[in-house]
Amino acid sequence: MTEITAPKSAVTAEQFADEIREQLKYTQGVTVEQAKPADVYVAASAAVRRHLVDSWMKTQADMVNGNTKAVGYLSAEFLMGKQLENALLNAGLTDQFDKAVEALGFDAQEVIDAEYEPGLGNGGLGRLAACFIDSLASLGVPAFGYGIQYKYGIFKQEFDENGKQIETPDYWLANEEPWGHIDYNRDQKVSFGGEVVEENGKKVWKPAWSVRAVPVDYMVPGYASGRVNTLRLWTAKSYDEFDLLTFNKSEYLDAVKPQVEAENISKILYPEDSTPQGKALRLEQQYFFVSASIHDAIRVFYPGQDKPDLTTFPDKINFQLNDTHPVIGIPELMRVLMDEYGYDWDTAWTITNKTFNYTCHTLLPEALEVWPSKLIGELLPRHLEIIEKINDQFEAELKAKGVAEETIKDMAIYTGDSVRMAYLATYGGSHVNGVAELHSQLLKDVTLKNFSDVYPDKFTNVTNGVTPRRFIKLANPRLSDLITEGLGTDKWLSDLELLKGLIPLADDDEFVKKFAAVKQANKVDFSNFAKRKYGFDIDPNTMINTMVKRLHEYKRQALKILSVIADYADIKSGKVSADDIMPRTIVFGAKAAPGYYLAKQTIQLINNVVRVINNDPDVKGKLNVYFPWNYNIELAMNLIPATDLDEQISQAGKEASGTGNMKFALNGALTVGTLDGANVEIRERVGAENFFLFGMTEPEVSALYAKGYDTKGLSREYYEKDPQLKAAIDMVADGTFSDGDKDTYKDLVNDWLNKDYFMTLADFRAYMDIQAQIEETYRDPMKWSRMAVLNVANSGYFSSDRSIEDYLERIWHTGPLK
Ligand code: OAK
Repeated sequence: MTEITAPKSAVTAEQFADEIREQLKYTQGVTVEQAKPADVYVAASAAVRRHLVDSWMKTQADMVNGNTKAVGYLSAEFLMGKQLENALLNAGLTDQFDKAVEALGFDAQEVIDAEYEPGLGNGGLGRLAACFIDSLASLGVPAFGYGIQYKYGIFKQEFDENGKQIETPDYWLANEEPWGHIDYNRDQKVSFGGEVVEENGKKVWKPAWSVRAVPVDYMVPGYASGRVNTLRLWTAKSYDEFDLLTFNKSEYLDAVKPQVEAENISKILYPEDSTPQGKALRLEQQYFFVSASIHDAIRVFYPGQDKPDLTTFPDKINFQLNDTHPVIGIPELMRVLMDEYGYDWDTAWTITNKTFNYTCHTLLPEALEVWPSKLIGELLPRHLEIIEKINDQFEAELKAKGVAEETIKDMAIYTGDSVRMAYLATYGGSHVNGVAELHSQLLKDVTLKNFSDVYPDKFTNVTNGVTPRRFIKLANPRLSDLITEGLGTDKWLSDLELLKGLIPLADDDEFVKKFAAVKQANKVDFSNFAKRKYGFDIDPNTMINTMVKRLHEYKRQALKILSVIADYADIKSGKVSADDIMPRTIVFGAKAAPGYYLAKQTIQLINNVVRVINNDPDVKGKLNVYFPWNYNIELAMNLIPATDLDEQISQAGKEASGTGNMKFALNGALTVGTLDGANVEIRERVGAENFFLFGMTEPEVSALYAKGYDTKGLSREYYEKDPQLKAAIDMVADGTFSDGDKDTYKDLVNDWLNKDYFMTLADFRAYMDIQAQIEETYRDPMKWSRMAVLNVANSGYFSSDRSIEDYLERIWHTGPLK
């Protein structure tokens, strides 16, 4: 007997159909006959939302009245993905929904597909935030996600006829959006600019302008917890009354200018992932959502109190800073406590220090935000003063601890010219964590070494995780059913370590065959999806080999495409017969930051390799490459379950963690990867024999830098010595992928041969060798599938539930609502 513990609402399919009908009629004003799938989507969403309201209200009441500390997850990005199917799952209404919409004459999948995916994040950091709020709710921990409801999310990616990336605006709110509830009565005022004056010996900030921050609330239903938390995304509105004077002079556009400008703050998500642009509007965004959130938390936890005792604030809520983007919250809380509530500096500092914690998500020095003091001074003059004072206090503290003068200078939060947000976060909060073991170690040893020397106890690790609800249950229903059958229970969805129970089944031929059949069926599904959405003809009987992530040099999409070109060159030159090749379909997915030149060149190259190879009869059916545009959560949910081999090939010491790697392992793909980020821990858990490891280690990378790899042009030696590598690069340079034009990729080629900072060329040989081993393994389907089963069975650790439990224990010191 299989034990089923998944939530199931008592509502019947008939009742649910009535609720949808009612919504259609009374709210949307359409009959069932007139309704389109998009109407039914809106109606069903509203209906599910109603089923969640009681739990939502009870969760809020328990949070405020109870004595369990809450978590405020402050993040500039929440990359949520589509809401309806997730809400149905957690509300226990999936079956009823399927039957109800069918009874109404609609196709359930079409209704689900009608939702427009909100893209309010760039990549890993934003998706992690979404996984974390899912897990917080599922564990019953009271929490707020706090962020921005951007009007335009991450750009839509298209490719032009030359294979270049084109960015178009993602106006995701163009149609009715049934999930966000705008609450005009819980607004907050956020001010900017102006000056600081002294009044009666007190500093008083006289801002020049203000915007109205209005919360848009999204319910975050937990899985099987009965709890529903809140994701509160702020939208900017103007306070300025319509300027009648200007209007009367018939200058209509000038009359609405203040409104338009205020509303700019939440207009667009910055599309740079790990490479911040020091733009004023970005700082405005950061301050906007953080200031509104801090005031909101005070309103929520001290309702109706004019003089709340804010010394208890850190017992009510802890704020987690999701990278440096919300770090302006530290001086903001100081300001609020001192200027708005009259606390002295020391009391304010103690409260602030206990309230904040900081998670770093990068190892790239350029990703650590540094703001020009001038900009902060202009936009937030009072905050700049406070930052200076924090810095003075910090220096005095370091001096008292006997830290050397030089080191103190290196550690400055405020340098005079600029403010280092990572340093402010490290000093201003109680804990600092990296997102995988290796990353946390490198933070201590390199990036924040001085800080960890002085404050060793602040530093800890919390390895990332992903939510099994979205990335296994919803994305891969076949595998979910097989797991439940294999384990005899579906409890694994809220306790992912139970997957360990599958380990013995790796030796059970029957089970392994079923597992292989699931993968095969998923590949067929993906092939159909890709045909429908992109017009691709993907052969599901080939190995599906995937590399999906943001395009960044350190992630080394270049290494993958060079290896494809090398294989192609071998066939074209007759060195290898196409018949000896193991048929493979390589799928890329990647967006490049619009201003990132080499990343965009790489996209263009991949697209043109696709064009040339897929049209060459010599390799037809053997080597195929596809690059579906606009990689997003929906594509991820279709592609990951169909993937045989996943690429995690970043230069060691550069990928903080990675979370795609976890999703693939949990869906039974094998990984080819370097010892980087969470790959290290994945390999440890799934077993070295079930992971295709290659490439230099982080210490080897450091040693090669020390030899001058990038500064002395050492990459050229690798090119000269390796004929296969040489052939591949020459093919790029000679115009094979640019209709004979030798200039198209010259900057890319130049970079490879003269700098190659991320050591693509140095790792090329090891990469080609491991690919040969991969092919050999894949030719033995039972062996491959057994390895894949063991990947699933041993990846339970990578649930975001476990990550949240680690945060609870190591950082937040709180737990579920009682
Ligand atoms: C984005 C902006 C600034 C700094 C870091 C990022 C970011 O997305 N980092 C990514 O975070 C993920 C979640 O922790 C990690 O898995 C990725 O390795 C990391 O690149």
